[in-house]
Amino acid sequence: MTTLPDHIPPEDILNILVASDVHLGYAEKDACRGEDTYKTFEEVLRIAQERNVDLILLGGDLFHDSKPTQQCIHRCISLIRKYCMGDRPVAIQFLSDQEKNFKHCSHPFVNYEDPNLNISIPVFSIHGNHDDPVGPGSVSSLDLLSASGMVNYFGKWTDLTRVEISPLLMQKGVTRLALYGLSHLKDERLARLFGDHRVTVLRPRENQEEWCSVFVLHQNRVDRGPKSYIAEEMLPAFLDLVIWGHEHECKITPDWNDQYKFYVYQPGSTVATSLCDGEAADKHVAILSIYKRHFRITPVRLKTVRPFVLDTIVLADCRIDFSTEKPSDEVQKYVTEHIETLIDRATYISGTLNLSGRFTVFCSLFTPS
Ligand SMILES: [Mn+2]
Repeated sequence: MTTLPDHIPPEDILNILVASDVHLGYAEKDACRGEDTYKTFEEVLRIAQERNVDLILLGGDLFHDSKPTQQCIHRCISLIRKYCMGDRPVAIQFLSDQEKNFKHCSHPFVNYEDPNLNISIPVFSIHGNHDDPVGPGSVSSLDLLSASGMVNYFGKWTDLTRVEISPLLMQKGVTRLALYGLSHLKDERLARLFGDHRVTVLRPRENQEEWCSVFVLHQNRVDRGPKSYIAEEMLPAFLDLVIWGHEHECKITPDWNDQYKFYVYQPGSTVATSLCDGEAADKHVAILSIYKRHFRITPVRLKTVRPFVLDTIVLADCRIDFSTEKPSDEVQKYVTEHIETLIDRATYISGTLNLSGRFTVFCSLFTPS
């Protein structure tokens, strides 16, 4: 696990709240779950405020749909405005060419330097596959957030024959951060571009070794078929940390890539959008604290997320007496009792989080053929 040296003055530590795959608007029409994504996004922003972070970094899929409802955009803007605007000064200096970093934006400047805006916590985001702009020249939800000054939208790339990523350069005290972002591209296409050496990752011209290099992307990390994922080894070896969006399973400990000598951190989503094992793990955001090229990742468990208990019953492995006159009754009884146990467990977890009985239980059943 990574650490920071002792006794560092706080003015030299750059603190970032890292979250990904917030999926605002997911199931928003559902009578039970409709509020879930908004509640949790508010929790994320509150944590950022309470922990006094310098910025918020989102790894894509802030929205669940590429065309979110008006209500969804409205609620998103209201929440960011509530938590990220105000008189608290921003302590990071922005050093790179903003017109280059944000060249796809109508106002290609970092929001907290805009004299017309009063930003207390700048939000930086790439887009994911869900909030991807649809078609060339179209306006995405992140473009709306960028034009309204709510989000610094970076890492958008539209040339599909080559990719060139230049970092956002920031400094706080003696700590210098080179933040690389690449918004979602089709995995096959991006893997091919890496394979053909058509991806260039630029480095600061001077004192390259002094910069902490963090790369955020939104791609398959898990092998989901030939060439439809990005291997860690495709990324440049000079990186210190990779933040991997898109994978919804939250892994609170970063993985060390021994070949490339960098860490990979997978924040996971803040809401379960599918009924699978990876989504049943507890959801977290992280506070990434950087000092020079040292960093520490502190996971913060999210308390508003509906507990999700998932299990599988394999009837062949259960001690059910199939020789009785009506074996289906035995099965019915077994399954009912099992599911009641799962519901009890979910109710208990929900109670410990004060979620008054909000939870999801999903159980799949395998029957002998
Ligand atoms: Mn996602």
